[in-house]
Amino acid sequence: MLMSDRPPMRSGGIISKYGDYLPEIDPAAAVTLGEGQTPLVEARAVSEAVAAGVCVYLKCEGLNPTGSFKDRGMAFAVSRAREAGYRVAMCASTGNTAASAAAYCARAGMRCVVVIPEAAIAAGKLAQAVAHGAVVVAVRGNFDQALAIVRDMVERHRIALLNSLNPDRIEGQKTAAFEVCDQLGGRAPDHLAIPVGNAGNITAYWKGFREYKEQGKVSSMPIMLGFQAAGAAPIVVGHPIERPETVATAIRIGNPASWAKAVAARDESGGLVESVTDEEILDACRLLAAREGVLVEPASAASVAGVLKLARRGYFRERSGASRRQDAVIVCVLTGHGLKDPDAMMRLGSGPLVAEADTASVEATLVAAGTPLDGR
Ligand code: AN7
Repeated sequence: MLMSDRPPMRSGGIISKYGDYLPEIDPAAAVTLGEGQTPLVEARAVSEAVAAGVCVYLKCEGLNPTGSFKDRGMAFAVSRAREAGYRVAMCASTGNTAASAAAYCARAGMRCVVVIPEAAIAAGKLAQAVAHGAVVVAVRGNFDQALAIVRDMVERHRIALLNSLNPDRIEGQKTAAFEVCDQLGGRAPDHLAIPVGNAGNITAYWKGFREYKEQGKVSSMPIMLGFQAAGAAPIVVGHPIERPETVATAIRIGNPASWAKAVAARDESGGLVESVTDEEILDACRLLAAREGVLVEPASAASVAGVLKLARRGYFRERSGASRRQDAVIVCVLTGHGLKDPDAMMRLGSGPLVAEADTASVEATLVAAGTPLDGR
């Protein structure tokens, strides 16, 4: 088939949609997997649990091509690296950056090297990096050590850095803030709740909201609510954590690279950065899975866990008082898909019941487990 016989199509993605707001790039170098345009879904059960007069939305970034929010920034960073003639790219990762970098580099025809903390990343993420053909180095240390090594390596060799210290990552990622405003019909949310690990995402959202306001696309900006896991909460406690620990391995980070920018987003927006325990994270994960039908990895649920925690101390009741004409809009960013971390997902419910392969046996097993079979 001749090229001209192909039906006209735009392959989509953040560069084609929001290119006017990004640094210029040669369209021929652009790499996309159709990232962005993720659903913003209303969360009835979470809203009810928060407060009357509050409407909670979930920004489902796990529906990006590789299953996490990283694809937005990766699309732009890999495109720019390819444009600049890099042939090798590298990142340190708790998993999702590695998966995304591996996929976009594969598509761009670039070699990808990822450095991960040994035995500390979710199975799905490692599988992605391996399948996409990245060279995976597991170091006997944590993410912060892996990142220090990668920063060293890109100084010594002509290798593109794909961590969010690369400003192109932030540029691509800020499109998520634009999209939230567009999906809300041309307004910013009142609050934006977001998990914080290396702090690139909160930095990017805040940049996006600021730019949309400057461009006159929205008339206000949200209060930024960042949440770290209690065992990995350097910004909350005010000093680096040498041995961060949490079930939410994606945000098991003790010394965030964009620490100062996260603090700026917090302070300029009148927001906060607080911590949530692993138990609160898993409870929020279960609520999302069992009541909203939305499966997310533990790190993602930190945003919802944080909002629920603030709600318990009346934070939103005070702010969404009866004098408001409209419900307060809270957007929780859900950064990664639950399928990334099957082991954590299995712990949210109870494992399979086992029965013989006949109807009577299945029926008896269900009755024994107390399953209602009469439709009520
Ligand atoms: C699901 O992949 O840092 O605060 O190396 O995978 O921008 O770091 C992942 C981070 C939240 C935190 N949710 O975002 C990595 C990595 C999920 C994540 C975060 C990550 P940042």
